[in-house]
Amino acid sequence: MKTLTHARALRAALIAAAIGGASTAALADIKDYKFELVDQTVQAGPDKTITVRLMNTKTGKAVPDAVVFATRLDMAPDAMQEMATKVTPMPGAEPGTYKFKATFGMAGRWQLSLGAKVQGETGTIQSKLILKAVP
Ligand SMILES: [Cu+2]
Repeated sequence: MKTLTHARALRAALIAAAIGGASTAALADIKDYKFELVDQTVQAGPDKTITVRLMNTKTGKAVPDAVVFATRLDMAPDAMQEMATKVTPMPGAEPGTYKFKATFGMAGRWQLSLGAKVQGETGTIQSKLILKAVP
């Protein structure tokens, strides 16, 4: 197994725990993973929850125990790149899904930039998802 020397201690610990519990099933290429939104829309306002699912497109199954991090949430889809909001990871998601909390200060389209590491895979999954905040 690879060791992520640059990863923070917490992430490394999470990955180590995940590797310890993972099956030895054949692993996919990093390009075979994609994120999808569980809900395409969210209510505008403070402390809203975004739930994403990480899918292995080869197996069609959700991928649990990935280390997922949101890098940015902004209104780039509505030409407001500078309008960014903080994204905070939240616990308690179903296996294979990942939750974040954010404040949507304005109705319209928001772009969520995500990264993820999957145990046993080299590289980082990067993805941008567009969700709509409704008034
Ligand atoms: Cu805006």
